Order: sequence, then structure tokens, then C-alpha cells
Amino acid sequence: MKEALNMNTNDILFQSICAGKKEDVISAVKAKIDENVNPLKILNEIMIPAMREVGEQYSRFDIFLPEMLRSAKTMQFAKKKKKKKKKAEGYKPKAKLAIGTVEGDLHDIGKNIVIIMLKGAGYEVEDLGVNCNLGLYDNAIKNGAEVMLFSALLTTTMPKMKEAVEHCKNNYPQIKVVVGGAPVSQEFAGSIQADAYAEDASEATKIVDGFFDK
Ligand code: B1M
Repeated sequence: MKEALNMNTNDILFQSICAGKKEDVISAVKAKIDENVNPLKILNEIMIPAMREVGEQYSRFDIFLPEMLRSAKTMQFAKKKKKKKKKAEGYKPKAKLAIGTVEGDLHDIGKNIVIIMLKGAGYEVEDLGVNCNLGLYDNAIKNGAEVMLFSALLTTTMPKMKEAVEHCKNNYPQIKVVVGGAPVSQEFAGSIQADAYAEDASEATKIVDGFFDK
């Protein structure tokens, strides 16, 4: 991190994510937490904009898939660190939810942030993972999920989101459905009969709270 000596921790964190330097990301996150910065602020104001920058670099062909993947992995590692802390706290869930990235789509960083927020707000969240098929949704609902949340990052997988919403609404009319992800919009959510569209993780939490009047 020699070149980072004259940078502040915000810049170090941002640049380390862009450069895919996992160890530097970990130490910068730790430094921010030691400065008592709210983890959500770290995510929203530094880490997510850094991933956005990575996406722009990829679009401009400044970087290629391996570099994009390396940056993505630094985000995943930061998430694992936070998860361990959460488990130790323990909480009684307000309700059971399930979330997955739709079929054909392997992006999960945004979904994982939504999970962190929902768990932090007191919900039990079943993570269905990525590339989810309809059978996984059936199982989650049979296991007690009252709200299903679907994430999509590719325009090409938006039809699979429509299929997922239709499947849940047609077969389980009591279930609420929330959709989100970069290419998804309020308009698209309305057109596929989803109950709600959430722009980001904190909005997803507010919407779910609204369903349960919390
Ligand atoms: Co991909 N990728 N990628 N990628 N990737 C995008 C999405 C892309 C925009 C990059 C680009 O071209 N500029 C582009 C999509 C273009 C399009 O469809 N219009 C793209 C592409 C093309 C691809 C591949 C096809 C590349 C290839 O193979 N040639 C391939 C597809 C693989 C597949 O899924 N089948 C691919 C692969 C990958 C990696 C594996 C390398 C990696 C993913 C790793 C992982 O997720 N584990 C990756 C990454 C990292 C990205 C970018 C750079 C970053 C995505 C991200 O994590 N952002 C992305 C460019 C970009 O977004 N600018 C890009 C940070 C994250 C926090 O934001 O996920 O948007 P986001 O989540 C937000 C909100 O959207 C929302 O809340 C989150 C935070 O508040 N949200 C929800 C998300 N889900 C929600 C659900 C909710 C509510 C809110 O409730 C249900």
C-alpha cells in the first residue's frame, strides 16, 4: 500500500476495490470501523460507488472480466467479515423472507447487501443464492417465507424475473413480492405485477417493514 500513504482511508478503500486488492480492502474497512463510521455509510458512500466505477471501466474496455471479478471478490470478503459479527448478536426474527438472484444471473453482491440490511432490521432471510429456478421459490415458500425478493443485474435475465413473479403470484397469492437490481425500474415492476420495487437495500427494508406494519 506504499502508493496509498498520502491518501485518506476513503480513497484507499475506493482504490483498493477498483484494483481488486483484498487485503487492502480489509484493512481499510477495519480502519473506517475503528473511526466509528457506520458500516452502511461505508458501503453506500465508498464501496458501492467503487463497484460502479469498476463497471464503467469494464464498459470502456479499460479492464476485462478477470479484473471485474477480482474487484467483486473484495466486496464479498468484506461481507463475510460483517456476517460473522451479526451472528454473534442474535435476534428474534420479525418474519421469514427469501431472496434470490433470478435464473441465468450470477450477480450477487447487491443481493447480499440487501440480505445484510434485512437481517439487521430483524428478519430471518433465506438466501436462495444465484441462478435460482422456480423450484427453489416453491421450497422457500413451503418453508414459511412470507415475502419473496428477486434480484436481477442483467437486462437479459429480466424475463426470468417476470417468470419468477408470475409463478409466485399465481401459485401463492398470499405472498408479497419485491424486485430490485440495476436494470429494474418501478415501471418494470408494475408491468410484471410485483408488489414493490426497491431501488436499494435500505428501501427494500422499508418496503418489507411496510408489509408487516413495523
Ligand atoms: Co457483470 N455486468 N457481468 N459481473 N457486473 C454488469 C451488471 C454490467 C452492467 C457491466 C457493464 O457492462 N458495464 C453488465 C450488464 C449489462 C446489461 O445487462 N445491461 C454486466 C455483464 C455484461 C456481465 C457478463 C455478461 C460479462 C461477460 O461474461 N461477458 C457476466 C454475466 C454473468 C451472469 O450473471 N450470467 C458478468 C459477470 C460479472 C462478474 C462475475 C465478473 C461480477 C459479479 C460477481 C458477483 O456478483 N458475485 C460482475 C460485476 C461485479 C459487475 C458490476 C461491475 C458490478 C455489479 C455490482 O455488484 N454492483 C456491474 C456494473 C455495475 O453495476 N455498474 C456488472 C454493486 C452492487 C452493490 O450494486 O448489484 O446494483 P447492485 O445492487 C444494488 C441495487 O441494484 C439494489 O441494491 C443494491 C445496493 O443497494 N439491488 C436490490 C440489487 N438487488 C436488489 C434486490 C432488491 C432490492 C434492491 O429486492 C429484491
